[in-house]
Amino acid sequence: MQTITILTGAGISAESGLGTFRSKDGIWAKYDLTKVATPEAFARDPEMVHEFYNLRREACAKAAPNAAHVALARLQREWPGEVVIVTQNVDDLHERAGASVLHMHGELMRARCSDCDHRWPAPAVMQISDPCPACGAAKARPDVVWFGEYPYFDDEISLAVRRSDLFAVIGSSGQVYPAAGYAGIAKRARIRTIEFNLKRTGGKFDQGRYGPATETVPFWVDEILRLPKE
Ligand code: BJW
Repeated sequence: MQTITILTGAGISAESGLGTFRSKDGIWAKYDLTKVATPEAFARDPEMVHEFYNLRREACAKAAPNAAHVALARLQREWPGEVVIVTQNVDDLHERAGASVLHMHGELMRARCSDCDHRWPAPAVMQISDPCPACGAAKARPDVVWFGEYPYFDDEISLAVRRSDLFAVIGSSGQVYPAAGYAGIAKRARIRTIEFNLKRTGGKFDQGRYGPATETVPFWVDEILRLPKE
C-alpha cells in the first residue's frame, strides 16, 4: 500500500485566523524575529519572548481547525496505506481535527525546562519563574524550536520522506531549513512531489495546486480517496 508524507506550514492555519510568518502583514512584519525567536533573545529578555508566545497561545486557543486540517485527518483515517503528517506549525489544529502529527518545530501548548529538558503542558500564560515539575528550576521556556536550534524528528522525517510514494507540502514558503530540504530529498529519491499554496513557491515540485488550502486540500483528499487502490 502506498505511503504519503505531508509537510504542512503556516498557510494551512491561515484560514483559521492564525498569521503566517513571511507575508506582508505576517508575524515577522510585526516582530523582529531576532528579538523573539532565537535562544539569544530568550537569554536577553525572557519576559518579552514569553509575552510574544503567550499572545500566540491565546490566539491558538481561540482558533478552530479548518476544512484543510479536517480533510488531512480524514485522509489519515481512510487511506489504506500510511499517511505521515509532519508540521512546522506550533499550533494544535491538526490534533484538534483528529490527526496524529510530528511537530518538528515544537508545540505552543507545551512548556520545556531550559535546565533538564523536561516537558509539560503549558499554562495559558507562561513565565520564566514557572517551576519545572521535574527538577524545580525556574527556567521555563515554550517548547518551540528557535533559529539555530535543532528541529525535532529530523532523521525520522527524512526517512519517512525517502520511503514514501508521494510527498506533499501544504502552505509553506520553503524558506526555512531543514524542512525546506525535504522536497529535494524526495526528488533525489524519485518520489512524486506536489505543493499546495496560494501561489508557486519556486520549489521544484512535479505538480502544484494553487488556491486557499481549505478548497484545494479537501478536493485533493476526495480525489485520491476515490482512486482505485493498488
Ligand atoms: C497559503 C494560505 C492558504 C498563505 N492556503 N497556502 C541551510 C541548511 C540548513 C539550515 C540552514 C540553512 N541556512 C540557514 C539555516 C538555518 C535556519 C534557516 O533555515 N534560516 C532561513 C531563514 C535561511 N534554520 C534553523 O535555524 C533551524 N535549525 C537548524 O537548521 O538546525 C541545524 C540543522 C541543519 C540541518 C538539519 C537539521 C538541523 C531551525 C528553524 C526553526 C524555525 N522556527 C520558526 C519559529 C518556530 C516557533 C514559532 O512559531 O514561533 O518556525 S521560524 C518560522 O518559519 C516557523 C515556521 O514553522 C517556519 C516556516 O514558515 P512557513 O510555515 O513556511 O510559513 P511562511 O509564512 O514562510 O509561509 C506561509 C506560506 O503559506 C506562504 O507560501 C503562503 O503563500 C502560503 N499561504 N495562506 C494555502 N490560505
